[in-house]
Amino acid sequence: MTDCLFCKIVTKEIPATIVYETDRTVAFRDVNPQAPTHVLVIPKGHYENTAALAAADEGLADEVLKTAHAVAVQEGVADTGYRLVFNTGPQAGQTVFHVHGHVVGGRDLQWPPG
Ligand code: DGP
Repeated sequence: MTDCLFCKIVTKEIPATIVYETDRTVAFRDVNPQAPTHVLVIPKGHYENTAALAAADEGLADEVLKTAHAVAVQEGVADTGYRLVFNTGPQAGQTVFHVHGHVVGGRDLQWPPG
C-alpha cells in the first residue's frame, strides 16, 4: 500500500531499527518505547488489522506469532515475561492501520492495561 507507514518500513523507504526478519514478517523497535523492550512485529504484506490478518493466507498469523516469540527470546524477556498486544480499532487505540503486535517487556507490567 503506497501511503502506509509500515509498508514503507518494509521497503526501507522509512528507516527503522529492524531486530528480526523472516520471509513474511519483520520486527522493528517502536519509535516511542513504553518499556525496555518494545518491538513491533508485522507481516510484510499489508493487512489493516487482526481481522484481516486472521483471514490471510494460511500460516501467516502463525508466523507473526512465532516471530513475536522469537523476538522475546532474542531480547531476553521470554523467561521473565512479556506482553504481546494487538491494538485493533479506534477504541483500542490503533493508530497505524497495518496490523502490528507490540512485544513489550523488560519491566513489571500493570494489569489490567489502561
Ligand atoms: P498502535 O497505537 O497500536 O497503532 O501503535 C502504533 C505504534 O507505532 C506506536 O507505538 C508508535 C509506533 N510508530 C509510529 N510511527 C512509527 C515509525 O515511524 N517508526 C517506528 N519504528 N514506530 C512507529
